[in-house]
Amino acid sequence: MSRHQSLRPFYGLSSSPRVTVYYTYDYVLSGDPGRPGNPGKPGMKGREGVIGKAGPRGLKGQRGKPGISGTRQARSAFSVAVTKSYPKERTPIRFTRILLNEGNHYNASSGKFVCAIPGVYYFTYDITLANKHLAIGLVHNGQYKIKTFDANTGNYDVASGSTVLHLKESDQVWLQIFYSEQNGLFFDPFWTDSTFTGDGTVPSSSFFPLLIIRKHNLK
Ligand SMILES: [Ca+2]
Repeated sequence: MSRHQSLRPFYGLSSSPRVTVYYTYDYVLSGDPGRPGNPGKPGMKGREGVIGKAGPRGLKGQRGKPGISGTRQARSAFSVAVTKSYPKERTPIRFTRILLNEGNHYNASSGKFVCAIPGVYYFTYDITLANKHLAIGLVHNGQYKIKTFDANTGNYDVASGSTVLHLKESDQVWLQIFYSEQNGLFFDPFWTDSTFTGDGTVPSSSFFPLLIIRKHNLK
């Protein structure tokens, strides 16, 4: 585009004497627009924006697979008492008064505890005697495990014993008199009980103090 100056006469405002006034003005000449230039180069990469807000909560997931099956906790324990004096020798003593029979593994008809849940069991017995000596033993599958002897000296005594056994299924445990005429077990419902107790529910670690004491006594 270029700028030009031009002088052109102006008529009209003055009448006499006639004056010709020249006046200067600019004007512009316009050509056709040129072609668009080439696109410029891309600008520099901008800075990273701020972290956006959290999206909406997703849908509930699928149900998980079943877990590994757990081990069944042993529930076998009993505590029983006699109801007769002077039991027959060399045969299982029947303790027919049931204080506890968890799992129903003590058989009051046979006098035997029959293991249904393998594991470690604690056994104990407290037997009152009168008028005779007492020779009583704890039997495991027909073998004496421990024996207790108490001589009658004209009054009443209480004999006791205890042990821990590891039992397999169907193992049998009971008490019996191991000498003839030394079955002094005495029962009186008004003032004494003789009991036989077994417990397989106690964790094995609970037996360690007992085992340590017994080992110490052997020295
Ligand atoms: Ca005694």
